[in-house]
Amino acid sequence: SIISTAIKPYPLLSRTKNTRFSCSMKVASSFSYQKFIQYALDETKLSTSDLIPSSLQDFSTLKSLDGKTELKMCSFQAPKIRLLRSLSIETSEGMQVLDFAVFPEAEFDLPIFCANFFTSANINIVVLDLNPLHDVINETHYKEKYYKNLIPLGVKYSELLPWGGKLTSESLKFFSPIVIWTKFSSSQENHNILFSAFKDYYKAWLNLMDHAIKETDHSQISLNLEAQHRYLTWRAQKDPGFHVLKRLIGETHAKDVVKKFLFSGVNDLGNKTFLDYFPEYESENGSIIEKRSIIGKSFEKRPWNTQGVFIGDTFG
Ligand code: BLA
Repeated sequence: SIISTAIKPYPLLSRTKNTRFSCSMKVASSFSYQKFIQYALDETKLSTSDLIPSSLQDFSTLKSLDGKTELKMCSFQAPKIRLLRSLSIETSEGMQVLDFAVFPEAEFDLPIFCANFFTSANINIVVLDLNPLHDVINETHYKEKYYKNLIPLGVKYSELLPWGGKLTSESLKFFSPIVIWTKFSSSQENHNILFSAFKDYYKAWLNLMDHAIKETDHSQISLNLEAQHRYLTWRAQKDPGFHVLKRLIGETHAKDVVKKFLFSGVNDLGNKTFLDYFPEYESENGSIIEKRSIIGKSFEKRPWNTQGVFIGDTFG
């Protein structure tokens, strides 16, 4: 459904009072990520009849400092879903961004659905994955549980959307054997492939969710919770999108969007700090080293083979 949202001036994070089930605001053009969001919401509703807006609905629309750009946000929850949220940005200069993620409740060790697409005039930077909650490089159990049947899907799309070259080595530990990490120039064909990859990966995630059984063992739930908190802590501190957000809405609002919306839970799902999880980022004076990577960029080629076996160098 087409909806309209009042765009309020600063201070923002305006409250909307309804229970809308869409955050798509205009008819999708071929280069818009709105249709991705709408697809995901429609499919989620088919899987779970009780998808409801989350309390983070306070975040709906933000306007950039220069008044030219809207940041659209929406968020939902469901019995197995702690948070499904989306941020999308379209600027008049042709920058388009989608950050769409789904975080399970701690009783489930489901992967985190992650679609991070950055499109500027020419280049597209894409991460699409079912980010593993637990180790998939050294431990086979979790990998087999969730990815064994998905390897052919990963192989299919890694051929269509080839490896994007070196990346921050630390990021790889958050990626699965089926991760799509790619860069490509904009074309209708490439965007069509990306849309079908998104649809197939999202359906795969929903299928995992449909079959997921609630964990009752408290120690296992704690492990899930800590793993999710660690993930949120990483992303809230080191997300490459932060600089774009800062430029658009200023540092204070960017931090709010990151900590209270995109990676909501970072302040309340656990007590550990970034440096507890990632001590290698501690500088001489005890602060967090700003750069994204300590190890440096690595993995020039896809470090997973077509059987889903990790073939990269050991690191970290
Ligand atoms: C670049 N985004 C990147 C890169 C990765 C990711 C791996 C390549 C640079 C690098 O290796 O760090 C994405 N990294 C991730 C993801 C995880 C991770 C998803 O660790 C999860 C664990 N990207 C966005 C959004 C914006 C964005 C919302 O998802 C903008 C608002 C921008 N990403 C963006 C830009 C670059 C980038 C501008 C290139 C510049 C750079 O590398 O810093």
